[in-house]
Amino acid sequence: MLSESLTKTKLTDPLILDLLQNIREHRSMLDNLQTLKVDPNLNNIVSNEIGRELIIENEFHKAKGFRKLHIEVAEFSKNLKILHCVFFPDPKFDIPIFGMDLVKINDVVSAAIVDLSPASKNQGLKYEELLNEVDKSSFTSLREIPNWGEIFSKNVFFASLKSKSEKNDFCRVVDQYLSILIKLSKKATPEFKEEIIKERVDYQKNYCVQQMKNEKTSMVLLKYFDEKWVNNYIKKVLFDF
Ligand code: BLA
Repeated sequence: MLSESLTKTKLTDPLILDLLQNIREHRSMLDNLQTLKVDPNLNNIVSNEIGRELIIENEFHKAKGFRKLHIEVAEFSKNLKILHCVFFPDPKFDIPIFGMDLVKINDVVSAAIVDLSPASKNQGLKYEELLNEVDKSSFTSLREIPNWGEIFSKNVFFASLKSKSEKNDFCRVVDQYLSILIKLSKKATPEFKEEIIKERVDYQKNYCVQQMKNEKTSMVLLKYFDEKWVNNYIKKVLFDF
């Protein structure tokens, strides 16, 4: 296994590249965008072992209002492709958590999920109505959120994508959710009351704890890495708090 810190994206799936480009465009609108310094071994993780080929590419940034902007693209054994993205707000700001996951097995998008998840009990900036207005009427295969997904908002979108037009529509939904996020983040001002900040910290912790209950994430990683590596990756890279 070798890691390369300066590799450009090797991944070529058109749907993932479209989404990636769109997410990066929205990210570039944020104020004071900076690269986060992380262990360079984590930026690009590559293995060429036959049958167990693996490419994981990570981008870590922060910006005004966000403690961590994480995008991961990955390809496992040339057939399982993943785009994972979580934008964790800075708990001083009243901004929801943007999360998305796309899981593509060969040419089938089995899971496409996007949400702006609540980051406190009394989110001051109301955004549910805005998410509700995003047109999601064209999808034919909506999926049920698993039990651990109580962290998501009422307007979490979760489906399998069956056609080119559903794939395009999912890109539009992600674009609209991100536009709402960026607008909210421009309005947000920092909070100084410790108890409010603490409550937001607890919400992010809970978000991470619940995400860690998704065994599908660890199941994939355990096929390629040992348990210690996987635990560290899930706790420190994907869902740290
Ligand atoms: C499901 N996630 C999955 C699945 C796999 C992964 C293989 C099963 C696909 C399916 O049910 O059709 C794997 N996802 C990964 C891996 C990574 C990843 C290996 O991100 C990263 C290395 N998951 C998230 C985030 C969300 C999320 C941020 O990481 C949502 C914001 C959701 N993934 C999510 C959900 C499911 C899923 C809800 C379906 C779980 C289920 O139905 O049981």
